[in-house]
Amino acid sequence: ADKTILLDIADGVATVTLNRPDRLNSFTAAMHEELRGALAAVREDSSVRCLLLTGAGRGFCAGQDLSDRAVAPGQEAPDLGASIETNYNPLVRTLRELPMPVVCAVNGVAAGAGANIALACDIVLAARSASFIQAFCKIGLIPDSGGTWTLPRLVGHARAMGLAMLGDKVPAEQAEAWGMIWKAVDDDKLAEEAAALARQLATQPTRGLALIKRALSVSLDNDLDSQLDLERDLQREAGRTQDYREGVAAFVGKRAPTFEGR
Ligand code: T3D
Repeated sequence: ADKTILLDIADGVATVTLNRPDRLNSFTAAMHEELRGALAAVREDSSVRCLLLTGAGRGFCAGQDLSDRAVAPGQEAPDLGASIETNYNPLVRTLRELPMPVVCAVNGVAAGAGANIALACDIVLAARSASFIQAFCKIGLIPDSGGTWTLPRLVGHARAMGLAMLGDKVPAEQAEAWGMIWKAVDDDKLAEEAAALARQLATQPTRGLALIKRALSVSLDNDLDSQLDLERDLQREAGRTQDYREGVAAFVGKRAPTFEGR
């Protein structure tokens, strides 16, 4: 069978490409399984210091493949909770917990779970022609893949509610203006810019970046006291890395640092 996920590892960057372009890279159970395999390989490869996620063709990802979900009259409804538990939730947890920066290059429309998987990544670039659609409400579902958690944090309650209930298309530039993503870039520059950003991140203090990710992932749920305690603990850990030593040595030696990600 054709590969639904492409994995390429070079220059410290693992590039994972969703690869069902004729279905706008929507998810089947098989694609979830292949993606889990690719992400496990990424996690185990100590040469990888940044993950870049993107899609093949004109879309990024249209969420669940709905042709797997049509039910004949009288037939029992599929258990979507089981699908979420097996496929979508582990994926979002993996992206959030991966101890390295995760860059998403949204090359085209990101709808349903596809939108929220993109928004679960650490740094999101999107082609100017790309868009984000909380399509769930149009078929009677709720935003999943962390959407009800991520959206209000990124854009605030009013916009989260409007997007979730109306399913409006948010063009990349509006997503940037709303703080939903890092940056919209010209279509013909997206692949190049995302790859350059990922390669650059892969030369940075990986453990420090992973600790930044941990601190920011919980800060909106912590009070200041707890967050200060957490910063103390994570800074203690950061201060013990080789890369911190190197960073300081390079600074005082007035030379460029060489970080090894440890
Ligand atoms: O079920 C569970 O496990 C629970 C989890 C659910 C998570 C979810 O993601 S639910 C939400 C599912 N996704 C959607 O509702 C989005 C459906 N797609 C669209 O609304 C539109 O395709 C887009 C707005 C994303 C793009 O529109 P457009 O006009 O650019 O493209 P298109 O013509 O609609 O799509 C191109 C082809 O891809 C088309 O096939 P065709 O006509 O060329 O044979 C279309 O049917 C197919 N396609 C697009 N999205 C899906 C899909 N096929 C299956 N499932 C899809 N989600």
